[in-house]
Amino acid sequence: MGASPSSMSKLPEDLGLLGRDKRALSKLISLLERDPDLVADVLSKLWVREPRAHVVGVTGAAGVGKSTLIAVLAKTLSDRGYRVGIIAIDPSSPFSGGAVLGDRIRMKSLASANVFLRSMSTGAEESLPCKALLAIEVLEGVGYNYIIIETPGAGQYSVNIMKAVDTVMVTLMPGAGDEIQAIKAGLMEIGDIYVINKADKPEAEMTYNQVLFAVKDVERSGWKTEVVKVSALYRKGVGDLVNVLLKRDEFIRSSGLQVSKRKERRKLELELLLDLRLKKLIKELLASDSELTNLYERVVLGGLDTVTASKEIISKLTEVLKHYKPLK
Ligand SMILES: Nc1nc2c(ncn2[C@@H]2O[C@H](COP(=O)(O)OP(=O)(O)OP(=O)(O)O)[C@@H](O)[C@H]2O)c(=O)[nH]1
Ligand SMILES: [Mg+2]
Repeated sequence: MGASPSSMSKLPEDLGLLGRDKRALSKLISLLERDPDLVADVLSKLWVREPRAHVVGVTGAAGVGKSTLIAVLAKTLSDRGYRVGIIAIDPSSPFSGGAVLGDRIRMKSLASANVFLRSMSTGAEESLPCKALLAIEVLEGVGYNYIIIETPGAGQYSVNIMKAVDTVMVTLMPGAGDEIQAIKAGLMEIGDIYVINKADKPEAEMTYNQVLFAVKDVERSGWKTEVVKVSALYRKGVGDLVNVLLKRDEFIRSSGLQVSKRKERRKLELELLLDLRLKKLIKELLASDSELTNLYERVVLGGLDTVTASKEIISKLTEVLKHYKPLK
């Protein structure tokens, strides 16, 4: 059931209400995913100046337990009165497949809590990071305190999103030389908090010690890297993790890191939006101007080299742009 622009009128006018109504929020994000222009009005209303939410990126290899961990973390934070928004970015498998966020019971307990859950499974779509960042804006704007983004460890967009969050939580699991894998995947440089999940397994102690040793004395922007052992499945050590997160919360506020991260995030968001718009615009212009189509054809037919053609296209585009009226 796709949301249509007309359903926009059914979104609550009152932003406080929108924040409490998960279905309306979901609809808003669907529209945003389809085309941010459809919700430009609402976005401008809920735009916040000073950062309010703590944006946490959870990354790590497939199957380490990110979703399970996020579910228990969100539940615990919500029990303590915080509102938690989750965006699970999982381009390879659909959210409803059951693998993500585990069993139904867990999902149910989240549904009744102050937790909003959203997946973005739009394949390797180029606009995904941009839409994820805009969804963060929405969740922050309607009053969510924590916004947790799950991304698979690999992929450039995953790396980009992790650069833009306030806190990077790298999830690892014991055994199979995971620490070595993490080093290879570049995960040992990016974490503010390392979570050794599946601590119910005996090998966890060794992995914990290895990671502790690897990040000993590591500081990022004045924050000393923390390592926490948990078992998300058996809900052990989650309290410790929450305490570290609250400590981090205090740190990003008092150090000004939250403000600078927010700047980075909005800069990236704007760049991504411009990128997408420009590409769309260029396509439209190419299709609408016969001279440009001609240049294109000459390259395709082999007569004109791509470097000269791209230069000519850009200079022609600047001319066309002066008289251009965007399509609605
Ligand atoms: N023993 C044990 N198993 C766990 C723990 N946490 C998660 N698992 C299991 O690990 C498997 C993967 O968990 P997920 O939460 O889906 O892992 P993920 O990192 O989100 O996986 P992807 O999203 O596919 O990358 C599931 O079978 C979980 O039940 C834990 O603390 N201990
Ligand atoms: Mg997952």
